[in-house]
Amino acid sequence: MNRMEEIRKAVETGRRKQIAGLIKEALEEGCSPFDILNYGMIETMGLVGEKFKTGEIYVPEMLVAARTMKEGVEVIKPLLMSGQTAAAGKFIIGTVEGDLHDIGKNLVAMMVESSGFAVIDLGVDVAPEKFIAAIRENPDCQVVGLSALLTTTMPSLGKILTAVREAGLHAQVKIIIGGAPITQEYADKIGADGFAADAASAATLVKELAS
Ligand code: B1M
Repeated sequence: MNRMEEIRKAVETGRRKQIAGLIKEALEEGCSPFDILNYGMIETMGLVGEKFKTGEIYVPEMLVAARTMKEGVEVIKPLLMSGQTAAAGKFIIGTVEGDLHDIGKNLVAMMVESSGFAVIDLGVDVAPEKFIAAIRENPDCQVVGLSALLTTTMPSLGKILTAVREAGLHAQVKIIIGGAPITQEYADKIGADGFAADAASAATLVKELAS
């Protein structure tokens, strides 16, 4: 098995203690950090999701896979970030109320930060009021990102947009949304200012909307 396949296997089976060493070895052997992230880890989490869907694995296995990926991301994070200092603007991000998935949200935060933004990460399970408070506390924030991974938490996106409009803050900030079940069509339907399918596109979109 080559190193990349070993990384995939380690994520899939939640071998947390091995992941850092495997990634370091893969980097030394010349693998790109982007390939390790996209093929080695993100794609593997898709596979983990499929196995959960078909009942082959359960929540604990999904959780250890997620923890393994998180540790893996920590190893390559310095290589993915450009080291640009914050000057482009300010971005607030959070996973919506009822939703605990944060790997994708963390990657978006990392990519946006890497493109020169100061990032305020509100974490997971974030209620509309918390987004409103953060926008009020940061009048220099141009873009707010909402992440949702569950079809059951998608309605929270619309609720947050409504709360932002009702608070009279929508003229001040653009709201973008993303997450595995989200589409451009859904973004249009709820009146979001933008949608991005992945972390790199989210960083490009934030830059466009902030300028
Ligand atoms: Co959950 N889970 N999970 N889970 N989980 C999914 C999402 C699921 C699709 C699995 C499946 O059935 N195939 C399914 C949802 C089904 C649905 O809604 N239709 C599901 C379920 C059902 C559940 C529970 C309900 C299970 C249960 O308890 N019975 C439960 C819900 C808990 C809750 O949130 N209240 C649950 C729990 C968990 C864990 C805690 C065990 C764990 C999360 C750990 C963590 O995040 N810290 C977990 C995991 C790991 C997954 C899967 C396997 C992987 C998610 C992931 O991290 N992917 C997932 C299956 C899948 O997605 N295929 C699944 C890697 C990550 C990089 O991708 O998050 O999509 P993603 O982010 C991408 C893009 O979506 C985008 O950019 C990212 C990078 O490219 N993106 C944005 C994300 N946010 C964005 C924001 C943007 C722009 C782009 O702008 C602001």
